[in-house]
Amino acid sequence: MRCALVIPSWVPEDIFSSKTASSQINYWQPLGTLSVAAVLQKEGHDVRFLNGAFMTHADIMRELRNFAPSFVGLYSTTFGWEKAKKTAQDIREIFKDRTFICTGGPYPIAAQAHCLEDAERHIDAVITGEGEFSTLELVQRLQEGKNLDGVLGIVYWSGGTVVTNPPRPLIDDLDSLPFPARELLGDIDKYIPPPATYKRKPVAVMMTSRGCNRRCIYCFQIDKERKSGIRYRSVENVIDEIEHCLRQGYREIKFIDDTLAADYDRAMRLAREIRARGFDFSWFASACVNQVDKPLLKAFKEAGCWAILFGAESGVQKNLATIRKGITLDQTVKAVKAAKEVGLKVSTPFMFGIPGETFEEGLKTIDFAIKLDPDIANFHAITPFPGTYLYENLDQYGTVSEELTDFTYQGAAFIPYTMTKEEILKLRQIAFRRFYSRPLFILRKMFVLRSRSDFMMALKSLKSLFWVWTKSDLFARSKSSPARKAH
Ligand code: B12
Repeated sequence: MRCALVIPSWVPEDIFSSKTASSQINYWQPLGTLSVAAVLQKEGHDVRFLNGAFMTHADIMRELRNFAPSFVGLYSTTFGWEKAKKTAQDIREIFKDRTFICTGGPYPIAAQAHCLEDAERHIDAVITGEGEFSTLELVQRLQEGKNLDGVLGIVYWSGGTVVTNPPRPLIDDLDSLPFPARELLGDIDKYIPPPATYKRKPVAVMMTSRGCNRRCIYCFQIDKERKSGIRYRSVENVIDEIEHCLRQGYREIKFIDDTLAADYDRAMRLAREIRARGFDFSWFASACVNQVDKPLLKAFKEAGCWAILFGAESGVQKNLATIRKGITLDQTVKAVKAAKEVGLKVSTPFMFGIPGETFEEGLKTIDFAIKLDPDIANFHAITPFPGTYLYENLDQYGTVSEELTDFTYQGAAFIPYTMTKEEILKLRQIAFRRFYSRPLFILRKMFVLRSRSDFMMALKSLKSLFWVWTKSDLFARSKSSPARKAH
């Protein structure tokens, strides 16, 4: 069957201030959607992937008209839902009921049946969990002209009724999955992470496990109750995928596991195996500060890892407890110190607007970030995505925006009872200003500039730094999205 998997059209300015978008925009590969594509391809379906990160709405519609798919799957985050709905409406207009339209991704997984009602019959079904086998079985039923009774992991319209089928169990044997269909990406050089967060190009994104056994209140996980903890791929299977990516020309890999070190011995084995194979690529990973030590970080470094991301989140222990991060400030200090000592670059995201946090505590977090002195620091606003503990217990903590497009870590979505939105946005601006304007920090960055792209990245960061100093409400959302008026 002809299947089109679509990420609706969006532009960086939909999320970031146009002043700083170029130094914040991230184009990691959409691994989840590519995994669904790979499973459909493996069963012989003719799959097209249309990524609205690089296409206008009109481009997507034109491609769909030419391809005339019998099945369209629309990916959606909370931020992207309005665009997904509009895309479905326009597809329905063109193809009427000749094309079956379904949606999947973080928002549909959380909202489920609500997506069908909200989309006014423009969407026929929702994939309510991991999409590989639910989408495959749904497509096969359509191909055989059969109904969708008993297809696990979907919610769908049956006549005038919304039918919710039981959830599909999470995929246990991840090694059984085909590698994500990165071949469908076209020009892979477009998929670049934010400036200064990659060393070589092209960059592939890879996941060596799924799930997390931590219970941070703001984090969206398909396995909401974390019942399955972490499901690991075998080191051999991961090595095979790395080889596969290197053959495709990739020179850097971003491991997007929530933490690559949850199983210490496995992480050590993976690093040692990568080193033993003498692969020519650099990599970047994330880990939790209380799961690493110097020998492991040294093994990462010796295996080609150049940077590690530690979710530091806050410089106030009370606030770390509120978000149930399960770490201490001391553990963060130790992990960052160890990583630096073995020669890894360190990236630490922080967040403001934590329930119970005060403006003064936000300033303490900035002091902590400066004391920690990582190579990269990001300052987000906590965002309670649907399906997270924070979202489902909002009354305890604060208020949330009605606008789904506000769900972008930029600070418009959530206000705790202890702070104002203006204070959150102000803290973000003060944080970027104080952290990135330190003369020694700037000198250190200038000394490592080597290539033309290094200078281009530095210029983008300097431009953002200029706006961080000169534009008072830099992170306040501008209502209208500029430029590519896709819809
Ligand atoms: C890679 C990534 C990106 C990439 C690519 C996203 C894309 N698809 O276009 C980039 C960098 C562009 C990106 C951007 C953003 N992202 Co992002 N991103 C991720 C990340 C790190 C990995 C996604 C992934 O591959 N996961 C692994 C696979 C296995 O899981 P999965 O993607 O959920 O896929 C499964 C199912 O969802 C389903 N499925 C997936 N795609 C499809 C498609 C169809 C048709 C179907 C039927 C099913 C289906 O099947 C998949 C396999 O089982 C996740 C965090 C995470 N760990 O998942 C955040 C995440 C998805 N991003 C998030 C956010 C908020 C954003 C931004 C708004 C961030 C921002 N900058 O402010 C933008 C919005 C972009 C948009 N168009 O909506 C949130 C979404 C939360 C929510 N409920 O909305 C997440 C969950 C992070 C988090 N925990 O908070 N992101």
